[in-house]
Amino acid sequence: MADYRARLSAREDRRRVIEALAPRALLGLYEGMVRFRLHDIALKRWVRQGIISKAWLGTGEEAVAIGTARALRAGDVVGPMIRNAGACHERGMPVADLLRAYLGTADQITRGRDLHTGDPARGIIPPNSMMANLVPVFTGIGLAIRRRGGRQVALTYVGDGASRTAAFHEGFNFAAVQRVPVIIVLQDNQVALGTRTESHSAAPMDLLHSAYGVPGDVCDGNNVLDVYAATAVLARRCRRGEGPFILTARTFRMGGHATHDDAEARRLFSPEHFRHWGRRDPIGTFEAYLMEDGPPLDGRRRAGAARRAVNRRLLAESEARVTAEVEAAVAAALLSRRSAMPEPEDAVRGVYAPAPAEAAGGAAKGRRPRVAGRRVSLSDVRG
Ligand SMILES: Cc1ncc(C[n+]2csc(CCOP(=O)(O)OP(=O)(O)O)c2C)c(N)n1
Ligand SMILES: [Mg+2]
Repeated sequence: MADYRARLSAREDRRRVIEALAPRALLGLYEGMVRFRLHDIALKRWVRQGIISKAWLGTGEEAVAIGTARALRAGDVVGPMIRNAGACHERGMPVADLLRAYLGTADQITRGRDLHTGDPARGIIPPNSMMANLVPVFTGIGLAIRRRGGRQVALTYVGDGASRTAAFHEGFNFAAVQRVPVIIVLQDNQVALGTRTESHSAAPMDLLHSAYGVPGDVCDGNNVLDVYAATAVLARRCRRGEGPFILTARTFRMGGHATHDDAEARRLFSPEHFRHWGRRDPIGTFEAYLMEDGPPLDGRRRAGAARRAVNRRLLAESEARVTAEVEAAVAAALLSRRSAMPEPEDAVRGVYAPAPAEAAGGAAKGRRPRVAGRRVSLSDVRG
């Protein structure tokens, strides 16, 4: 907690952002991280119950997705990695839709085709499984914003491993040359699949920006206030035309690459390493900070025991509210699994262009296009 507190006043520009946060915003950050953790627990439970085969979790890394997503404004664009589900719900996607993506139901935006999900209408660009492929996409989004004279910011994430790909290099190099309003959050969780960072990269993560001639910055990826403030400061600079930036957030993956290799991940790092990062749990530390040092969360003037009592009560109420919300989302998603699974023919519909039934308005009226009684042919795919 001493490290945590020291961070909050280490940088004057960030300190001002943090001090300006209203109680409602602080509770929002807390609820966002709890929502993300509970979303992941729901997925893990489904794996154990045999409902899904595996899940890619962000346990221990919640502060990165929540702090960054909440620092953006309406109209900004995010591009999460699969480990950043929290960025999706904090930018407006219902948790039930995130869960439906894993179940492959037809009443979700990917219509059961992919668990990588998002919602472009809400400014959430879905990832795909090729690491760092959103970097060139976001360079294009940034270029479009700049050419239209817009004031939005486009923010996407790469892992420490993904930051070493050709897609990252080509995409970000062009972003730097074009001076686009893009923030790349380098989520350094110290590992890529089963390879520790020191085995896949000789250069320090936080110096990557210098290879592209642009400014970079670092934040404590387990301290949601530091992540929030760092993002807010860079977003402001982006809106003034000073982007792009790389923001390195150091954190730690408290588990496997996905649920299937938890045991291997435990062998990859020492128990002491896990204990060290466990003590820095982003939710637990934020809760402790709010209890010990935070302002009265009801916005009234209170001190000492009265302040602690009200904060304890409001945090418990927040947790109960979000728990009920996620439980309802789990029930809604499981209901979709019983009632809204896609037809096999749907797999090839609208892949390249709207299929005839959709073009004729079928999809617009909410009807699922069908190719009844005959095999799907290439003409269905071409639309
Ligand atoms: C271009 C590409 N290469 C390899 C893979 C296989 N792969 C999937 S995730 C992963 C490691 C990702 O590590 P990192 O970027 O650090 O993200 P993290 O999973 O740690 O969040 C790899 C190698 C892939 N999906 N895409
Ligand atoms: Mg990684």
